[in-house]
Amino acid sequence: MKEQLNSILENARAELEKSADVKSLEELRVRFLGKKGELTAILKQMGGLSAEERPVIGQLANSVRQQIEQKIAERGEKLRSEAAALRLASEKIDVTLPGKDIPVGRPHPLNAVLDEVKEIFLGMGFDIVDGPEVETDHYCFEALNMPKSHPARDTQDTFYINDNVVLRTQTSSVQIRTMEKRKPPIRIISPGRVYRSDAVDATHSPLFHQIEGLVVDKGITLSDLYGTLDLLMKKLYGKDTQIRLRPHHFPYTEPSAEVDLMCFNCGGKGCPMCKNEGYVELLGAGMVHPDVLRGCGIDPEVYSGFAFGIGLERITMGRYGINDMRLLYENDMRFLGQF
Ligand code: 2NL
Repeated sequence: MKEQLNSILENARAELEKSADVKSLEELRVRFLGKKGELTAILKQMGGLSAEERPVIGQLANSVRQQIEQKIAERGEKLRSEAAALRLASEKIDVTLPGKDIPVGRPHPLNAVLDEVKEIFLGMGFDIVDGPEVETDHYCFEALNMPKSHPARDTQDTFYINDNVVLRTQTSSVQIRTMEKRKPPIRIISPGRVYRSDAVDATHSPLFHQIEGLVVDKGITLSDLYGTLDLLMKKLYGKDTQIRLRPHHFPYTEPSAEVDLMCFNCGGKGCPMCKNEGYVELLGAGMVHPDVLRGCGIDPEVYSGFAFGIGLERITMGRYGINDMRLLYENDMRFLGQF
């Protein structure tokens, strides 16, 4: 029995040394030390031993069990630390490697300028009003004092859905709708898409964006118009910016003006950019025509108002020095990434 016990110990040592993982280690524990294990089988035969032999073999058996248990514990410890080291190695990351370049989105230049303009007008107490892009002849032309013969009604400029329905050519239609609904004082801007049947080139697109403004109250004068636009342009282009009003004609305003911006390239001296004018044309404006007010149910004897229409593309191009409008619509990341 002594030999049997010693051979179990040797056997166990060899097998345990070979075990490659925690699972096979457990299988070996059952095989050597379990209830149906090899050591238990030996102990069961101890009944047949003499009284002198029994304590000797008993002691040896205990020592064998302890040695196997210790070996299992050692081996288990080693396997677990090896597995942990392996996992750590496979999960290792080099925190000194350069990170991935995640492209950051930013507002489109048209939206960036629109947001600025909105912020400026909100600061002056204006509301921002929205309206339909598909309009009736009434809101787009009739209510704006545009006689049937007016060139703006020419099919060359306007997209007609049918005789009575068009794609709006300016957002004045929103202003008319507002004047019909609200009583003065009215202070609104209406930004949005407008449509004209133009061929695409560096300064034209069949779809572009307009910001129209309208103020109606008692005692509104041309000075209010001047002051409002002067502040807008100083905020957009810098405090040294100057504007000038030049007489013009629109059917819906009287008097009417074109508003020029002092050339930001030469400061008014004259250069190729402003064609030696010293100023560049920026927008149209004027005092709302009495007939337009009357048509919306506002008494022009009591109230007066000013209105203006700005092309968002034009002021964006001026702001960033963009020389071709098509760049604003092509969504070329090489272009957009510069803003
Ligand atoms: C332009 C500039 C303009 C207006 C738009 C307007 C709106 C109402 C009444 C009177 Cl409800 N006017 N808007 C005024 C002046 C100019 O647009 O260059 N248009 C061709």
